[in-house]
Amino acid sequence: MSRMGKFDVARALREIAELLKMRGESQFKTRAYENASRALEALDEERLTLLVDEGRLTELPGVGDSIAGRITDLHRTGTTKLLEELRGALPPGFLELSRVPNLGPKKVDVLTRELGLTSLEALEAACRAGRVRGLKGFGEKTEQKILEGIAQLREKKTERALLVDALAIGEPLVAHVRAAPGVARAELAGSLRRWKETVADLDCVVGLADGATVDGVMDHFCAYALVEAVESRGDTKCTVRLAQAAGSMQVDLRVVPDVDFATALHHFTGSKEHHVRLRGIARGLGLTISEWGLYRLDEKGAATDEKVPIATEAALYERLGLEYVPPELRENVGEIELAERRAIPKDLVDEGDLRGVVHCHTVFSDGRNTVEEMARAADALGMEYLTITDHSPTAGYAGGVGLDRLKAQWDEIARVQELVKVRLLRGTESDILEDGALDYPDSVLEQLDVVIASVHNRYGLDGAKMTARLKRTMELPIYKIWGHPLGRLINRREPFDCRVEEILDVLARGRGAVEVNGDPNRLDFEPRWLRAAAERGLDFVVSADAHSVAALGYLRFGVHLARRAGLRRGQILNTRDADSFRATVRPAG
Ligand code: DGT
Ligand code: CA
Ligand code: CA
Ligand code: ZN
Repeated sequence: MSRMGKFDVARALREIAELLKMRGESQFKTRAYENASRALEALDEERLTLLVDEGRLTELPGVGDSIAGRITDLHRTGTTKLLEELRGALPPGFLELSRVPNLGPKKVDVLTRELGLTSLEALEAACRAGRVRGLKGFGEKTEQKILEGIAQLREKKTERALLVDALAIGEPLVAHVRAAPGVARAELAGSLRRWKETVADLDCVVGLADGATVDGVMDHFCAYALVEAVESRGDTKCTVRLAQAAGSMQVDLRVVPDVDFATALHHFTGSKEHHVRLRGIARGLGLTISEWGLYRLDEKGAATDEKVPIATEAALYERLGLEYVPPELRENVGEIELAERRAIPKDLVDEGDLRGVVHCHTVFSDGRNTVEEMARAADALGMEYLTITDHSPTAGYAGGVGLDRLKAQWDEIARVQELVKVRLLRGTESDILEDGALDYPDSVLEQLDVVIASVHNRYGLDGAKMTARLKRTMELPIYKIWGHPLGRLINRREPFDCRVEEILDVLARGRGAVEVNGDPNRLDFEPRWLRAAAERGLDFVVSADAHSVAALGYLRFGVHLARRAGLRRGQILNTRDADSFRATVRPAG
């Protein structure tokens, strides 16, 4: 009897979830199928067979009797009654067409029944041929909308992963690789090691111990539970695609003798642009640099097989007459010149440098945790201070805190302060109103320890109006931190339009600092604008923009974003102690 593999079972469970959703079943029920699907993908194949045969599937988290029954059917027979029923209740192609954004079930029903469309390709062709506009309830506009929806759907599939997701997938994967026989060292390289905000694929470099075999490492790698398909496998390189639970990410694995680890890790860390510069420098020194290592050139400039031993990345830079360049700076945006002058900052801000968490939301606005929970969590992280900065009244959608509740929050902060070591600073994330004003009267702002000023609405203002709006804010006499400056949401919303330098000029003449927002959906400003702010002598805070206890960990992303911009410890206000931080950022001055 042929058994259905775990990835196919998982796919079927996801389809059930989607079909149930369409039938209007509760989220509770559809989630259960989605969770079970993920649990299966992370399971060893043999374990699935074992659990099915011994009737022990309910040992899996989130799998109850009824889902266990479906999994058993699917695994043994390739289908299950529920799936057949759900599929049978809908015309063929219904599910696929429903995935098009803004195409509701009523329209999908007409498209499948009247035109017999069963795939995205067929729908696209029908729209292009103008066969859709004649249907009842459709028009030329709808046709256009559908085509746009199809394009969006395709774009979504090729979208780069957020760094935070790539890390969550990559870290356990590299831990698995390290446990393989014969692995001396293994590290993630590529854009992830450079802390880029998005990552197309993961790159993993392995140093092979003496006497070990590449095959042993690759077998172990390919046996990782979340590896759904091995795309290619050669003598030193292996590429796999991970399961949907791991974002369907692709992973490139490179295995090199451990003596070549440093040069291989360096090569696969990139960036390409940084490497182009290094290759030029190497050539001038009679050397050539590639993924295989550093080699001498002969008099005619041709590569020889005379390898220069390189034990560390620092040694590689040294051999090229350069100072070590940390991965975050390897983008060819001026770091080579600094390294030539030995002027790479020695005091780049680092994860251990932050003493306070800035920008936190609580249940007073749209946070998930209470003041006390946030405070205790910050305590546990060993932080010296925590700024409570909930939304201001105008942010109605986010439960902005009106004046009455602001007083209540101050009382609550005072109560919690008695219970924790971390110093609690009271603040606000004030909306920047359309005219550039802040959202509380000055008399209230002056009673706060810290004011973050952020745009949360009217993102679509034209550049001139947005510039004027923000210049008015930055001119205000109170000290303010410009929060998530350009309002971007990675993959979802572009930075808004304004003349950044002009606004920074105003802020630099006035009172305030710039936020380095560590929320992995934002990572705002981008490095080039952080550099522009630094050139103007502005100070920064690295913030978590935390809406939950777990999100306090976003500080880490903020730190590496700051490093990408070359910011030093002394430029980051929340590396200072609580008194000094507070004295600097106090709105009233
Ligand atoms: P990604 O994957 O688009 O987020 O960005 P990366 O930088 O991880 O790019 P990827 O995965 O194509 O390659 C990883 C590193 O390997 C890259 O940063 C530099 C090196 N590399 C790959 N292909 C080339 C190439 O054609 N020339 C050079 N010089 N280096 C390459
Ligand atoms: Ca990559
Ligand atoms: Ca790659
Ligand atoms: Zn905000």
